Amino acid sequence: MTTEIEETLVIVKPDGVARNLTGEILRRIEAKGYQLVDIRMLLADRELLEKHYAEHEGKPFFESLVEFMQSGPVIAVRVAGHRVIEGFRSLAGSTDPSSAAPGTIRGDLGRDWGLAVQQNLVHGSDAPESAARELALWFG
Ligand code: DAT
Ligand code: MG
Repeated sequence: MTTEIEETLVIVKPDGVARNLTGEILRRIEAKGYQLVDIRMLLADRELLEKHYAEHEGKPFFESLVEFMQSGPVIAVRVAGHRVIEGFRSLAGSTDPSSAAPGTIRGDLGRDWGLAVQQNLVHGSDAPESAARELALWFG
C-alpha cells in the first residue's frame, strides 16, 4: 500500500486568533497525526484575500467576508499528511457553526450568538487544485 502525502492550507481566521483558540486548533491537527510544515501570522491585505476567495466573487457575502478576514491577524499553516485535504475539512466541520457536528472545530468551538456564518474559525482547502493555488498565494 502506498501512502500519498498531500498538503493543504489551513487558516486560523481572525475570530480564532482573537479568542486565543490557535493552540486548540493546532492541537487537534497535530493530534490527528498531521504535520505542521510551515506557519506564519499576518494581517492579510485585500489583494491577497480577493485572490484567495476568487471563487466567491460576486456572491452577496463576498464583501463582508473579505472585510472580516482583514479585521485582525490570521495564522496560515501548511499542513501535510495522508489525505489531509479531506481530513482537515472533516476536522473543521461544516461551514455554519450552528449546524456543524459536535466533535468538529466549528461544532465545538464556533460560537453562535447571532454572529455571521463567516466567523467560523478556520479555512481549509477543499481540493488538490485549490490547495496548490492557495499554498502558492500564502507561502509563495
Ligand atoms: P468553507 O469555508 O466551509 O469552505 P465556503 O468556501 O463555501 O465555505 O465559503 C467561504 C467562507 O465564506 C465561509 O467559511 C464563510 C463564508 N460564507 C459561506 N457561505 C456564506 C453565506 N451563505 N453567508 C455568509 N457567509 C458565508
Ligand atoms: Mg471553501
